Amino acid sequence: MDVLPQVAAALADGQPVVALESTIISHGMPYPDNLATAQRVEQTVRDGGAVPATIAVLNGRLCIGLDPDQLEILAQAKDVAKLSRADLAICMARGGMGATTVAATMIGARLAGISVFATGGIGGVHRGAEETFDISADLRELAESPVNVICAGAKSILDVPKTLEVLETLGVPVITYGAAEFPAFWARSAGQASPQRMESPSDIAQAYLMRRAMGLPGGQLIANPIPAADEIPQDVMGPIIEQAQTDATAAGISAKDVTPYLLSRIVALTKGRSLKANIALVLNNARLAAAIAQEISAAPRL
Ligand code: PSU
Ligand code: MN
Repeated sequence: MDVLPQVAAALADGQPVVALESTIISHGMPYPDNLATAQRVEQTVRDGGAVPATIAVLNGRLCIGLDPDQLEILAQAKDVAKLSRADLAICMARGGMGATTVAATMIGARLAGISVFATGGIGGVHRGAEETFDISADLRELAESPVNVICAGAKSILDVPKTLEVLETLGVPVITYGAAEFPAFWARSAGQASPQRMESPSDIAQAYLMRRAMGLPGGQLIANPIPAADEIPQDVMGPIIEQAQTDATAAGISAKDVTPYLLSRIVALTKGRSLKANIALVLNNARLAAAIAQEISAAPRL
């Protein structure tokens, strides 16, 4: 594991650090928007008073924090492996290059001692999972690794009610920030009640620290609704998602390729509108993550 010097210094000093994933860079957005967004997200974390640590595998090393050159290499590289819990160690053992999903980024964060992680959307239970059994390893990781994951809810490429049921089964706290409904990524709500609601970063930090003090494994999923000015209503996205889903089935896409395929198809079908919203919500999540990280590092240990 290679920890970037400024990340190592912050961790040694108990200063707030926010982990960031890299699958969103390699498989979630096209170049050069992916690089520009990754840089802006890092800057947003810094502006929020925390140190950013983008996590990825380069030359077989699990990098906790990337320098500007490494970020550029990752954003431009073709054929970057998508690493979830099942693939991470294999890629490292082979000396390969890979981008980490939410699950693999949580593993990296846990190993480095980082307790807050900002992303866009998490993986979950896919629509039709009763046939395909397609359930993201992100969900189980939330039950294992003690990391707060800040996202904008779940895209309706997923079956959101089933995703929430599985999280409940796994004992993962799902907390929506400042709203009663669990957000639908591009839209602030889709009529799905959130299991928990909290109004402040401090409450979220306290709940996390209590869980740690009790010795309960696992983290918390924090859902942060997209800013109203940036949202795309559910009735606009609904038919587009249906179309992307139909295209995926027709093209015979399965397993790890499903999520990246749907994401890029949706960008194409919305002529880039979904990408703009995606960038806005990631920045919004980086801000909240920095605030939660500050609260955790300032809190007295329970
Ligand atoms: N959902 C999004 N954007 C993303 C992803 C999911 O809205 O970029 C990425 C994340 O890295 C997530 C991964 O961890 O896809 C989930 O992939 P899978 O469903 O194959 O576990
Ligand atoms: Mn899957």
